[in-house]
Amino acid sequence: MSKKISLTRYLVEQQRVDGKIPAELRLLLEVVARACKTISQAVNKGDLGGVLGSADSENVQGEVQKQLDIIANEVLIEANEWGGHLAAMASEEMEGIYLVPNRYPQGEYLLLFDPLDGSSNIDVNVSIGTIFSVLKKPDGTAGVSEQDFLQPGAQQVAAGYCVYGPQTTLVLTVGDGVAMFTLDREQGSFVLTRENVQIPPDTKEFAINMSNMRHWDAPVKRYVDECLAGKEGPRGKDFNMRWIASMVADVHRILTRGGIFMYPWDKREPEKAGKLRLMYEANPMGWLVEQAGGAATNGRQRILDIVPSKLHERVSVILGSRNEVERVTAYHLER
Ligand code: P6P
Repeated sequence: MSKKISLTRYLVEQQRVDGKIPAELRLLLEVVARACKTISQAVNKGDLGGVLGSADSENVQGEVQKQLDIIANEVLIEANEWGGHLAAMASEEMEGIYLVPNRYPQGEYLLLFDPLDGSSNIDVNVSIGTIFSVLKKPDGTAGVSEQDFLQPGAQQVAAGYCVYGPQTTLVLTVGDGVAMFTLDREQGSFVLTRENVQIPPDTKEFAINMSNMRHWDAPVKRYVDECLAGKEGPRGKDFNMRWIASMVADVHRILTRGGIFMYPWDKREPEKAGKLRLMYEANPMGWLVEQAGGAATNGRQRILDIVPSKLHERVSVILGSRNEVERVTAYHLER
């Protein structure tokens, strides 16, 4: 039986042996992981927990909130607000930033999250997840404002997600590759199950919501048409398609076996850059994918280089196996 390395031990060693993460950041990541365990337990109860279905409210995105969206958001806020490692938080489920209450010590980190990504899948027992991103509060600014959050994804100091599927798996980077930790429910702890995750540079699997085809821009249509043409087409090989409609689950598949994920801009709401949110979906996922040797662009530029102008900014997302992402990006830049 190979030695089991817990998330706690992994993080202590990253801090002590490799000096990669300060104690405060290690603390923050352990607290987020514990919150994900609590969310996993609520999700796994399903109907037994009486928390499925709509909360009869909308979030700042104008999307109907599920009860579990609100529960997951509250779990993350309550777990993190008292620890002294954070200055503020931001969530898909909250319009403005959440300042750590004055009764608690303030820290130097900013935590952003989508507390439960893939809500449309909650009631039908399909994998969903929590996505998180950690930034440092800029030096020299008194107090905390939304402006402090508006940093490009390249400034992240940690990013990850927890996928609630057949297994509950936490996937994390602190800038030194990607590690995966599977929840051992008997021990109640996350155990290191993969590290130095690498995405194959090529793939035969693409992920996109095909029902939007008539709304796509030409470069995306060209790429997908070539995949659909298979062996007889310009790619000279057959492709497979997957679309789980939970970004966390689609990205987990890509980190595990390769692939390309696309949620591009389309003509349905031309004023919006895309559907997915930059700060707490595209940036953390983009960094994880890059840390695993993949690529992440908005079709024209590296996602992590985009300077945000607002907290809930949306973005077009093309990420996964490097050679495929570079091909789609090249098609955009040819125009
Ligand atoms: P559609 C979930 O709501 C989400 O934000 C992502 O997790 C997912 O990839 C996408 O939206 C699914 O969108 O339009 O296919 O339902």
